[in-house]
Amino acid sequence: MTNPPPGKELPVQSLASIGAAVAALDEKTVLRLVREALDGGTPAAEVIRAVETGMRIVGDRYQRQEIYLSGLIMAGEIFRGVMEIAPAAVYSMQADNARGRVLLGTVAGDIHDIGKNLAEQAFRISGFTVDDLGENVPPQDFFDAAQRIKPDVMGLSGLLTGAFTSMRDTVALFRSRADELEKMPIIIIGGGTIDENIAEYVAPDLWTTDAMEGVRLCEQMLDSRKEGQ
Ligand code: B12
Repeated sequence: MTNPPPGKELPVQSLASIGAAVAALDEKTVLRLVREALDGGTPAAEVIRAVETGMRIVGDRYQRQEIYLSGLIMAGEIFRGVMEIAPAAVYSMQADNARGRVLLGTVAGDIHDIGKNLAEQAFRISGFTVDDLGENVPPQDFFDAAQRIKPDVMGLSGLLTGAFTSMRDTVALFRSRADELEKMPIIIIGGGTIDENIAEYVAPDLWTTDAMEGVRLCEQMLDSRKEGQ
């Protein structure tokens, strides 16, 4: 096997290096590698996935107390920097036909919005129209917006253990007052710290730890609802 020319790493290597540079909180290197990968034709989605892998490592390091809160803040800043470079590439894939309407927000008690913003992009590039309520959104605000907007899908984002109660309250509110809604949306919850146990506790229709997978799951459910009509 021949070595790649200097400065032009193989895609898999450069994706791994992106993850490693995020994990090391080395912003300058991350941004350089991301630019190189995008310029070299690596799909934006793959680049973002590599950054996410690095973010998970940062979280683990924080948990092991190897880094402090400032490290988490730094990781957030790095992600923002990446999104400033990557969205043009992501949005260029955007479809014209609205496949449906999505209401999105990070639940009350939680301000993590990076994953939510990525989910928004994933829905948009798949042809959905998205209304984003922002962060720290109380259950009643989701409900009021759903009455107004009549979404096909409602996406709740959250990473904090403490926020899973507000996720559950939001789902419960929708179920208990379904008769006040013109249309009951498919409810999907997303966040890297969600697992089967949390999904069982919150009881949404769908759950995911990956934005694109979440979109696919919603599409499948919307399609089977249409077929059932
Ligand atoms: C960056 C970060 C921060 C930043 C957030 C910046 C921002 N604007 O979002 C800052 C520094 C502000 C922060 C603060 C805190 N954080 Co923090 N943070 C992180 C970190 C390192 C990365 C999170 C992230 O952005 N990941 C990248 C994104 C892309 O991944 P994601 O959110 O999972 O999203 C993906 C999918 O899950 C999915 N998705 C997400 N939402 C949705 C929604 C839908 C509808 C769909 C379909 C898909 C979907 O799509 C995304 C792309 O695939 C994590 C570590 C980790 N393991 O996650 C800790 C982490 C989440 N934080 C943690 C903690 C404890 C805190 C603080 C309480 C710290 C403190 N002592 O103050 C505060 C909380 C403040 C609050 N009230 O919310 C803990 C949570 C532990 C827990 N289970 O409760 C973690 C896990 C770190 C750890 N291991 O201890 N944090």
